[in-house]
Amino acid sequence: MMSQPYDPDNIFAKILRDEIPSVRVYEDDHTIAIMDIMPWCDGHCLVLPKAPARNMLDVAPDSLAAVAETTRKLARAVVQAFGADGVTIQQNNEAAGNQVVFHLHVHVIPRHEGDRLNR
Ligand code: DGP
Repeated sequence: MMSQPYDPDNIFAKILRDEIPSVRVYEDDHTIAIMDIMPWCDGHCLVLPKAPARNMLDVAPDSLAAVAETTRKLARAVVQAFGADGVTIQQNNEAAGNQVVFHLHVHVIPRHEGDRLNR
């Protein structure tokens, strides 16, 4: 499958342009992290590149590297802040891969022993 075109009016593009509100918990030159509006659990956040990318199928290598580094930082932060035993990192691509918002994002989900969030 060829990657689909980027839609500049997707929800996360609007969040990046501050056209709709979000709870930003991290920002640097290339990425932001926001709280997920439909969290699996307390502390569930999302890492987004500032540069347009639909998903992993079209992201530029530099942008992906920045997302990976921010994901590393957020994973450590949520584990510490929520006293988690672990962290699930999830990233969905295209509707068939459970992607709903078509701007690349990585889910960072703190996990606790026996929490049964088996999604
Ligand atoms: P995915 O299936 O990987 O595309 O997950 C999209 C996630 O985005 C889902 O967990 C809910 C979250 N989400 C959807 N709309 C909004 C929004 O307007 N604001 C925030 N903060 N999160 C959103």
